Amino acid sequence: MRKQPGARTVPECGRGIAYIHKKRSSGGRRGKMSKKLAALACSVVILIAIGVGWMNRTANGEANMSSSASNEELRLDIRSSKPLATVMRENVFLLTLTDAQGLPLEHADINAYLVMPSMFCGKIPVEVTETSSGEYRLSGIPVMSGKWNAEIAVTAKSSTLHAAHVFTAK
Ligand SMILES: [Cu+2]
Repeated sequence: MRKQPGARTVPECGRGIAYIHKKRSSGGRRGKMSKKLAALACSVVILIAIGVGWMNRTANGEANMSSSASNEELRLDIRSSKPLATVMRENVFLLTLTDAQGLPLEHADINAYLVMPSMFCGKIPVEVTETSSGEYRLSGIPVMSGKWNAEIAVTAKSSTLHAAHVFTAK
């Protein structure tokens, strides 16, 4: 099989899988099987990601720049700072948090990380800073190209809201 330049991301992903399986351990036969399957799935998804990446170069309209979530107490808007995130670089997402009446909520407890929904590549920690009243800045590094979720849990007014913001890295 011909190697694409983007294929250098494979070992990164493999290490992530090995780490996860070491932590879960005592998997026995099943552990070995799922490790192989995960590695296979990873390779397949990487190849697809490379292919889709090339197509997206000309037509990248499908990536959602923004998403939102709400419950009875909280309203959350999430925006990507650019249409395509850059692999192995810090990428920024901007959050606006208000209560149900639209008033900004300060000092919320926000936990976030980046995951690849179709792979076992681990959870990438995200740095959260409050930039102004009810405005928060998330920054994290996607380690390979493909589809990612920024998974975000916001707690304020004794209510917790979960959101997943989909983005593409290349
Ligand atoms: Cu991956």
